[in-house]
Amino acid sequence: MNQNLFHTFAQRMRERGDADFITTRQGTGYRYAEALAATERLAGALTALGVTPGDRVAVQVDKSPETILLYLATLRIGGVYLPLNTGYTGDEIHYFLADAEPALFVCRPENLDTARGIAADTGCPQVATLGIQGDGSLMEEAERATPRDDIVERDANDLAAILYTSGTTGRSKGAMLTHRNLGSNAATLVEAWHFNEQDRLIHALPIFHTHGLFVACNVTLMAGSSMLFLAKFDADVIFEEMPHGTVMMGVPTFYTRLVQDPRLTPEVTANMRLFVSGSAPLTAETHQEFEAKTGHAILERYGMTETNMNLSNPYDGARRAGTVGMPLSGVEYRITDRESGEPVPEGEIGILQIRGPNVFVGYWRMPEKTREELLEDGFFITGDLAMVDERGYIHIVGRDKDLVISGGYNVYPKEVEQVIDELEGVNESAVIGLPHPDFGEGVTAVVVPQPGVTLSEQQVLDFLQGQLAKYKQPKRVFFADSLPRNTMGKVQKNQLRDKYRDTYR
Ligand code: MLC
Ligand code: AMP
Repeated sequence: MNQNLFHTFAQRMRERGDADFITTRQGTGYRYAEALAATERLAGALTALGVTPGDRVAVQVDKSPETILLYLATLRIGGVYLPLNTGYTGDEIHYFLADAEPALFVCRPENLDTARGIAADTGCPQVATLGIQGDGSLMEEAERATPRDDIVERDANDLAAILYTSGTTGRSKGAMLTHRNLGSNAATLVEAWHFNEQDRLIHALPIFHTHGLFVACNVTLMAGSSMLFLAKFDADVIFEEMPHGTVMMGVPTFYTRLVQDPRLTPEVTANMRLFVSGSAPLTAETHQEFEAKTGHAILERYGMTETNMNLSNPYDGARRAGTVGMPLSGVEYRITDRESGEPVPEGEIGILQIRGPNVFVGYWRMPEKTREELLEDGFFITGDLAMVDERGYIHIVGRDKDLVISGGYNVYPKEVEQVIDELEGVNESAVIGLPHPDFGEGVTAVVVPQPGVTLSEQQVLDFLQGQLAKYKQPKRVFFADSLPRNTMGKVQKNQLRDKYRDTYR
């Protein structure tokens, strides 16, 4: 049997026919049958543009229903979908195209010239555009090309997508996800969270990450429910739409913003059946405040780009604030000692490892990195510190990896430090995450200038502008004569975090 994930989606899309798939506030969108037909035309366009099975299709475009159709058409023809954060700068995109060697790069119409330059530099043979209104050369090609109603045969272990995640060394790694990885996780989540055809998901997340793309869209497709596509999170719009929605998925920043708003009431959320939070820790206070104001206990779950979703609070049963619940069906976990790698006793803190059909197959062209993090017995070392309580609920208590999560986006300090260190007059720098009321953690830099050099905060920020995506840029820059180090010479970031901890409070 064809194990292409799109085969499962197509079946659902045919069954759901005239039912809404994606709608927008502007009244545009697609019913399921229309979306299915559009994937045939886009599959024709991708083929005409030279994409063949196994080829990567890199995509950096604004959120629109057509972007999801492009994702589906890529799966349909056996391609590998490679979404890129819309905030990435030209330098960042250059790295991804050089590393992934896509057959096609789809960009925003206004970025065409730059995209062509990067494509030429990196050997990417084709560039097409897709605009926010479904405009651009890709959809024009779809109108011209011969539609394809076949679904390319794929094995469950074939790649469906590559998602880049930053690395501790400063070099981003492409997580290779298979049809099995995505399909098994979507099916598990539909069941775990009781998704059904009547559901209407309020979709305010970006669609270039696991959360907004796979969790939200794959689950919707598998359940045959519908989604309201919003360009971004905007509390005014969320309050207008909640009476017409049933589910919302968000990062903790969504919820911290909502609980501060007097419009959050039991009445406005009366039609909603589920609020999901993930991608970063939701504080127990936000969880409790949200429940007190609405009667809804937010369902917190835990996932990663490399693994999709692993742990979830129960749909039926207590959703415990400050915990990420239990393993999802088919997922195994163990909490291990940092040094020995052996499981620690219950209640003790260790490194969380995950195994299951959801776990990726490795990092694109990085066999050594893959071996370091994906063990021979199939367990993946998440780098998160966890402990399980006596009721079996797992708590994520910290990170063993040097990572900042700002508003649900991962920022690896090393990557930012490397750029800061290139600024003339900088001796060295350390980038840390500090408690931030809106973003959970605020990216912060501590810079040591060379002797006799005076630098200003603005100089450092101006230098980073255009080199790093906005969300990676520090919210504040401090200066110091030296960085605290231990006897091994390692920078003691804990000391820096202590020193500057009240910066955003
Ligand atoms: C925007 N800015 C951010 C930022 N988002 N800075 C730091 N961190 C962020 N996350 C910048 C803007 O460019 C702007 O800069 C300033 O901060 C204020 O912007 P804003 O208007 O307040 O931000 P907004 O557009 O409302 O965006 C905030 C947000 C958004 C939280 C809604 O970042 C978001 O949607 N995050 C979701 C990320 C996500 O989907 N993560 C899932 C990863 S998957 P200036 O200077 O121009 O004013 C994953 C696996 C899993 O982790 O488990 O799910
Ligand atoms: P990403 O690489 O963008 O997929 O981010 C994955 C990381 O997000 C995990 O390794 C965790 O550190 C973090 N994360 C995701 N969900 C949660 C959660 N519910 N609580 C705490 N951290 C989370």
